[in-house]
Amino acid sequence: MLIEKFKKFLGLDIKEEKYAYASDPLFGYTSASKIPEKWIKTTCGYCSVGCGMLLGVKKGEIVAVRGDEDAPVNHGKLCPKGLSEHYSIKSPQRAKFPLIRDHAGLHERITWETAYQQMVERIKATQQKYGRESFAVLSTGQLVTEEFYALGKLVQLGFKTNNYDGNTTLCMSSAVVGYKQSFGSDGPPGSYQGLEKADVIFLLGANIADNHPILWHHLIKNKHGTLIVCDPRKSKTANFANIYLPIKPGKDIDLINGLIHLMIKWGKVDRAFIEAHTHGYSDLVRHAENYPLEIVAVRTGLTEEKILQTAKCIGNAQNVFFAWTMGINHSTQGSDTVSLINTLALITGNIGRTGAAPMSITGQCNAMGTREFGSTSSLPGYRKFENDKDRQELARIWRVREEEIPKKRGKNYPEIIQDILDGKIKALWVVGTNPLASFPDQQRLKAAFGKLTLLVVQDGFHPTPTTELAHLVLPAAIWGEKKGTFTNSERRVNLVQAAVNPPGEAKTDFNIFLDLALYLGVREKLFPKWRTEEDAFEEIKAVSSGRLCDYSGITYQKMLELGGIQWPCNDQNPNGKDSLYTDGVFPTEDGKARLLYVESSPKPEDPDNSYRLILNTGRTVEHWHTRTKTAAVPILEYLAPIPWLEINPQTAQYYEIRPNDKVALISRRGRVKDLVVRITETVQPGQVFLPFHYFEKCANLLTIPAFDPKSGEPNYKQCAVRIEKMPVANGAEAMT
Ligand SMILES: Nc1nc2c(c(=O)[nH]1)N[C@H]1C(S)=C(S)[C@@H](COP(=O)(O)OP(=O)(O)OC[C@H]3O[C@@H](n4cnc5c(=O)[nH]c(N)nc54)[C@H](O)[C@@H]3O)O[C@H]1N2
Ligand SMILES: Nc1nc2c(c(=O)[nH]1)N[C@H]1C(S)=C(S)[C@@H](COP(=O)(O)OP(=O)(O)OC[C@H]3O[C@@H](n4cnc5c(=O)[nH]c(N)nc54)[C@H](O)[C@@H]3O)O[C@H]1N2
Ligand code: SF4
Ligand SMILES: [Mo]
Repeated sequence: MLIEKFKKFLGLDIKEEKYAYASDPLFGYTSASKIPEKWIKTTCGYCSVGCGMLLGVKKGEIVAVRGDEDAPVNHGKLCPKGLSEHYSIKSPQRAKFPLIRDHAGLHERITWETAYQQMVERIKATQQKYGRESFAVLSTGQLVTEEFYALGKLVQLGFKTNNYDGNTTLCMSSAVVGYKQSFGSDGPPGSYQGLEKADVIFLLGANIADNHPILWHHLIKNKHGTLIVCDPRKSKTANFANIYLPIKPGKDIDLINGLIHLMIKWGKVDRAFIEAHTHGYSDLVRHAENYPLEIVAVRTGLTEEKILQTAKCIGNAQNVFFAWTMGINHSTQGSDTVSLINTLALITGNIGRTGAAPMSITGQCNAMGTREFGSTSSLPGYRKFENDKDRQELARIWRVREEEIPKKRGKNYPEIIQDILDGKIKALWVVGTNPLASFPDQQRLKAAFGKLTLLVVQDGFHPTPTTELAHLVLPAAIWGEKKGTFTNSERRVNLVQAAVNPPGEAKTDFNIFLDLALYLGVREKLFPKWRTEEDAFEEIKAVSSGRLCDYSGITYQKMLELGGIQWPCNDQNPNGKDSLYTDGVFPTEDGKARLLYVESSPKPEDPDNSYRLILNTGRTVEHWHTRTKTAAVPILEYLAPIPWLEINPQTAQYYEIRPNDKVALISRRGRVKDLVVRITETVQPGQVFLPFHYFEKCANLLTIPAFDPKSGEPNYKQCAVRIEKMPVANGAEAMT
C-alpha cells in the first residue's frame, strides 16, 4: 500500500515496472522506460563523504543513479540523498534565464549580454564612487575546485576586491584556524580508513548517521574498536555509541582539558613524540592541573565514571581517531576547541598513522576545494597572504605583478554583513549560497540586504529566499550538468562529470566566471588559453606543486581509473597518501607542532528567567541545508515535509505540552510560529532542537549573531529561547 502510494506520488508507470536497479530510490523498482543508454561516472554533489556514483542517462535525461562499486569511498553504496539526487535537476524551481528587477520590483528576463554589462558597469560605478572594497563576494563550498580557483582570481585580480568569503565560514572556518594554530597549515590529516582501523573512535559534535551516512559503512567494518560519542543530544549516532557522553552544551573544552589532565597524570603521553615534534608541553602541564576530574564532571554535567571510562579508552589505545563536525565548529570558541583536540591527539601520539588522527569531517561536497584553492582564507595552495615568498611564487606562476596579490585576507562573511550594515559595502555578489535562510539572526541580515544598492545572486534555483531579493539573477548549472573536481574530507580529489545540459539558458559557474572576465577585460590575463575546466585543473596542478596539498600527480584520467586520489599526489606518492604528518614534521617554521591550551569562556547567551531553554539547531538525513535541492525530491520531501521541535518529556510537562501540539519558539531576535512538537528523550531537559532546513519556519530567525573572533564562525548550536503554546483544536490537526 505504502509502496503504491510512493509510486503514485512519483508518477511512475506501475505497469511497466521491472526489477532493474538495486539502488533506485523506489525500493529497487523502476520503470522499464527508465533503463539508461549509458552510465556516466561522477561524484555525489551533497556531502563531503564524496561517494562515487554512476548516472544513467537516457535521451538527455538522468533516469537512474547507482553507487560506483569501484569507488574507494563508498564501494557501491549511496545514502537516500545520493540515490535521488537526479530528481533535484528536474525541479520546477530551476533558474533558467538571467533576470533583472524592474522598477516595480518584479523580475524580468534579460539576455546574458545585458546581465554581464549591467553587473560589470554597476560594480565598477560603485567601486569608483565608494572604493574597491565597497564590492564584496560571498561564495560556497559547492562549486567544483576549478570554479573556485577561477572565481578567486577573478575577484581579487579582476574586480580587485578582497572582501571575498563564503558559506564555508559558517561551517569549516574554525577547523581551518584550529589546524593552522596547531600544525601551521590547514589540511585534515586522516582518512576514512582510520574509522576501520582505530581502536577508539571519538566523535565530538558529529552526527554521522544523519549527515555522513556512508561513513557508517567504514565504522561497521571496524570489529574491535570502541565508539565514543560526545553530544548533548542523543543523536542517531549517539544511539550506537559504546560510550555516550551527554555533555552540557558548549562544554567540550572542559571535557578535553579534563582528558588531557588524566593523560598527563597517568603517564599516558608519548614523551618521545612530544619532545621531538612539539612545543609547549610544560605550559600545557601547568594549565591541565586546573582540570581535575571532580571539577570537569561538574562543568560538563558528565559523571566521573564516564569521563574515566573515556580517558582509559584513549590512554590504552594504540590508535585513536578523533573526529568532529559542527557541534565543535559552531561555537564562539570553535577554533580553540579544534586546537585543543589537536593537542590531545598530539600528546597521546595519535597522528600520522591510519586510524590515529585529529580529523575535521567537512560538510559540503567541496568545502575542501575552496579551502585549498579558493583564495578566501588562504591564497591557492595553502599559501599565506602575509608571506612575501608565497605571494612572489604565486605572482610568478600567474605572470602578474606581486603588488596585485593582496597582502592580507579581506573581510570574512560576518564582517562583510557588518560592513553592509555600516554602509561601507554597497554591492554584493552571492554565488551558490542562500544567506536568507542560513545566516544567523535573519532580521539583522535582512536589514543589511535592504541597504545594498546592488545584489547579484548566481544560483541554480529561482525563486529562493535570496534570489527573490536580487537585482540581478544569474542562472547556474548544477551538479549533473558540470565538470570538474570535488575534494572530500579525507583529501580525496574526485572527478565530477556532466551528464546532461542545464535547463533554459543556465550556464556553468565556470563559464559565467570566464565570460565576466571577458567583460572586465581580463580574460586573457587571468585565464590564458583556458577553454575547459581541465585547463584550469592543469594550472591548479602547477600552483599546488611542492605544496602540502600537492595535486601535481593527478589527472582527470587517473581519477577515472582510481576513483579519486588523496593529496599529496606527486612523484613520491604517485597514487596519493592516506595520512599526513607521517614523519612527525609539521608545516611550521621549525617543523614542530604547537600544543595549544585553552580555557573555556561563557557562552554568548545563557538561559535566564525570560528565555529558559537552550536552542540547538542542525540537520536530518533527508534534507540538504536550505532545501533548494531536496524539497524537489519527492521521496525526501515526503519523508520529512515539515519541521519539528524536539522537547524533552520533562520540559513538555512543565509547559503542559502534548505530542503534536503546536508551539511558538521565541528568542530575543525573533519568533517562529506553529512548530509541531516531538516529545523525545533525544534532547535533555531544558534543551530543544530544531532542524534548520525549513525556510518557512526558519531557525535562523532565532539564532544569535555571535561569532568566533578568530574564524568568524557563528555560534549556531546554543542560544536562549522560550516556548509559547499555540491554541490548537487537537493533536491530529496539528500534524496536517
Ligand atoms: N543530511 C544532511 N547531511 C549533511 C548536511 C545536510 O544539510 N543534510 N550538511 C552537510 C554539512 S555542510 C555539514 S557542515 C555537516 C554537518 O554535520 P554535523 O555536524 O553532524 O551536523 P549538525 O546536525 O549540524 O550537528 C552535529 C551535532 O552537534 C551536536 N551539538 C550541539 N551542540 C553541541 C555541543 O555543545 N557539543 C557537542 N559535542 N556537540 C554539540 C548536535 O546535537 C548535533 O547532533 O553535514 C553535512 N551533511
Ligand atoms: N541554524 C543553523 N544555521 C546553519 C547551520 C546550522 O547547523 N544551524 N549550518 C551552517 C552550515 S554548516 C552551512 S554549510 C550553511 C549552508 O547554507 P547555504 O549555503 O545557504 O545552504 P544551501 O542550501 O546549500 O545553499 C546553496 C545554494 O547554492 C545553490 N546551488 C546549488 N548548486 C549550485 C551550483 O552548482 N552553482 C550555483 N551557483 N548555485 C548552486 C542552491 O540552490 C542554494 O541556493 O548553513 C549554515 N547555517
Ligand atoms: S553520504 Fe554524502 S556523498 Fe555519499 S551519497 Fe550520501 S550525501 Fe552523497
Ligand atoms: Mo556546513
